[in-house]
Amino acid sequence: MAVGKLLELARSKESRLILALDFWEGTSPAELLRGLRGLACGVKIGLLALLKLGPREIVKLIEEFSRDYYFLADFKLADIPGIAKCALSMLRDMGFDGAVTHLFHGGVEEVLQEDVGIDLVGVVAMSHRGSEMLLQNFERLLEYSVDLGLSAVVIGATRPDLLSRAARRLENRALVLSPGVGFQGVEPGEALRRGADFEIVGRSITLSRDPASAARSVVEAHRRWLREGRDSRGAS
Ligand code: BMP
Repeated sequence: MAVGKLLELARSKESRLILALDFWEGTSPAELLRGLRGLACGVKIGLLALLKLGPREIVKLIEEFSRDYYFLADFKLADIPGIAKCALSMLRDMGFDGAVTHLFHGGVEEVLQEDVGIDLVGVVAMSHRGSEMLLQNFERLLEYSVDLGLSAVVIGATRPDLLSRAARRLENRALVLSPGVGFQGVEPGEALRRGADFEIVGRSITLSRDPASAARSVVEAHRRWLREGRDSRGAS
């Protein structure tokens, strides 16, 4: 499983930060990634970055930084298996280590029948208000991710109770990646405390005047949790 790469980077950097590269200002993505080398373990690239940069620039970025970061393609796939498989193999060929898929549309077992050569990360609960239809099916989606044997799942940091429930159910079988920290209001380290393994952070770092220092303060919260708070995970 390529998530081994993510865990190795997390161990060596003593960080649980995945950068969401959607926006940037006054700096190029390459400069941004150069400045965050010692801080972030992963980079999540979605539709906005693809539309702004195009696939070639993204491949260049992945080539330059593939040793420094776990690259996660976040296109939240939700298509029929034949199309999803093809998309995953193209993303793998671009150099991505993992890719995000929705689960609600089903058929993901068919996608996984052959080794797609890329980690599949399933969306179980989203962070935004208005995602009730997913929330109503939280248990089902979580169980589906377990049955599929996914490497990782996404659960919004704005859902602390669900993070704790998922951490108890998954028991380290899959990593929990949690967006919603910073710009969406959750304090750095809070999702880890509730059971996440990684925090996905975008705008509060990428749009900051000093991205490295914004990332450092997130990672400092992670280091405090890694050193002191880990035993109390999911307790509250
Ligand atoms: P920001 O820290 O700027 O709010 O970015 C969060 C990132 O996580 C965005 O890329 C968004 O697409 C993603 N995300 C999210 O915010 N909530 C979810 O439930 C799932 C996501 O992928």
